[in-house]
Amino acid sequence: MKIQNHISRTLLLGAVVLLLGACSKEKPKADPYDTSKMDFKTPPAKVTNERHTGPFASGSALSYGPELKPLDPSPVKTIRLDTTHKIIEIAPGVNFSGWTFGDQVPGPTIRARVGDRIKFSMTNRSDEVMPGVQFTAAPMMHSMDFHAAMVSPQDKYRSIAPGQTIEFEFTVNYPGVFMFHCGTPMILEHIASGMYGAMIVEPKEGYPTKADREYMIVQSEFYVKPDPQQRKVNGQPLYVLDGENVKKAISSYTVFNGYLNGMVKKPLIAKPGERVRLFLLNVGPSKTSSFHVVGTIFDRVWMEGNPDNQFRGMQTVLLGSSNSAIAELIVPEAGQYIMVDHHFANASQGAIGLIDAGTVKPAEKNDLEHHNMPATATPSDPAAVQGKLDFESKCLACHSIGRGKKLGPDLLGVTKLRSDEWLKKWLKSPEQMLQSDADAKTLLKEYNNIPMPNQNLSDAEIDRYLKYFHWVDTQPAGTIHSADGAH
Ligand code: HEC
Ligand SMILES: [Cu+2]
Repeated sequence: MKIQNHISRTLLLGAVVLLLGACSKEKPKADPYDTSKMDFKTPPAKVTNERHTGPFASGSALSYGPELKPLDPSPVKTIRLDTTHKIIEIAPGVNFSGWTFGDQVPGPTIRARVGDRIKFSMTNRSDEVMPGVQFTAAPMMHSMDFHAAMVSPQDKYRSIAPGQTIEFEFTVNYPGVFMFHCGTPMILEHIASGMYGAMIVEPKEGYPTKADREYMIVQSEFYVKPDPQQRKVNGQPLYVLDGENVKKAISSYTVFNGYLNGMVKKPLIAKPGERVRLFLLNVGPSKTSSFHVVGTIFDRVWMEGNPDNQFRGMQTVLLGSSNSAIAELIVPEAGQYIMVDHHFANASQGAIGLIDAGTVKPAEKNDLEHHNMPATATPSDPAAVQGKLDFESKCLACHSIGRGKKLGPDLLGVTKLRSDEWLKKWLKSPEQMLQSDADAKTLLKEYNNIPMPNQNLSDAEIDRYLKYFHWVDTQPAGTIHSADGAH
């Protein structure tokens, strides 16, 4: 007995020692995604008839533009994003009847870290009249769907009526760059109207690199048409969602951060030698993005914004609708680095921006803006050249040259159709001409009673347009085309 006991005890001891030894030698690394350690516990969402007042967005974890605030270290993030209906400008002169989170499109970016508790609340304020706005879209139900959360959609992502408030909380378990959006049917229409944004969840230990700059870029499409009721915003036509085209994915604009060529006029700033970290989210709702930066290579790309999904040395990042990435690049030397959706049809609709690492001359900047456009013949007279550039940035949304009607007429041959006098008066004040001039009135009828908005042009600018139009009309037939601009 004793001996047997002794033997079995020694065997047991030996086994334990062996086991321990094996453990200390090849101790399996803890899985950072150990689901048994994740927090899925959330109380039921609370819906009340109390209405938030005051700011439409609040919380120290929110950033309101492409420049991102550093992470707020507090483990609880209290966030409010109320929904509003408001007119947003998406391109020069294009005022769109949008729906928002936090009163802006895209909504503010939320920044958190794995393990943080998000305490979210939202009032549906779609029934409130916005200051300075003559009208808004009819109030309606809205909801919030966080791709960063793991919760019951039937509970947390419920639609609430105007005047109601929903509150819920959750813990973020995975690092990434996650979309949030309204999930109320027709979801497509709610997203296409502007109800989306990004939530950045940093890894628990932060990122493995040190970036000098961090920027958020949200890509999305707009599907617009002039308001059938012909309502106006500050004298300019109102645009509304094109319910047919949005279903066919025929977009009018594809843009970064909510505005046609927006980051050309307001470039992201960097310096030569710096590491720039771009947080990318392609909202869609229906298009794929091939994000590329002209003049550099992505040192690292973390698909979905998670450093565990790493690629090195990439030229382009392919993002389907609601996919995201963090792309880091080194700015090699002074210059302007052009960000484009390399699906060039999307770039030509406005998905273009700049990382400015150096000084740009205004003329060069104009060239850069039209990087998306094919090279065309150029006049030699500098005034006509400027007229051409102005035309491409201000008029191409509604006009073409030699490519047929858009919202307004094809302007090829316009100097043969109209006298300089007429054109000058028209460009100075289309609204006056529409009242007093018979030809202008006929034209308006032909163009579905959509009046051309006053472009606020100076006499000098008008002269340059005329010089450009005259140059166009002296070129051999069929040689001059404007690029395919927006719309
Ligand atoms: C928002 C759309 C829009 C923008 C932007 C716009 N136009 Fe127009 N334009 C029109 C429409 C529509 C017409 C037809 C007349 C009407 O319906 O008012 C028109 C008519 C014209 C005409 C008269 C054409 C003819 O056949 O007689 C000229 C010239 C013209 N636009 C020049 C310009 C220039 C130059 C710019 C840029 C500075 C510009 N437009 C910007 C919509 C626009
Ligand atoms: Cu909605």
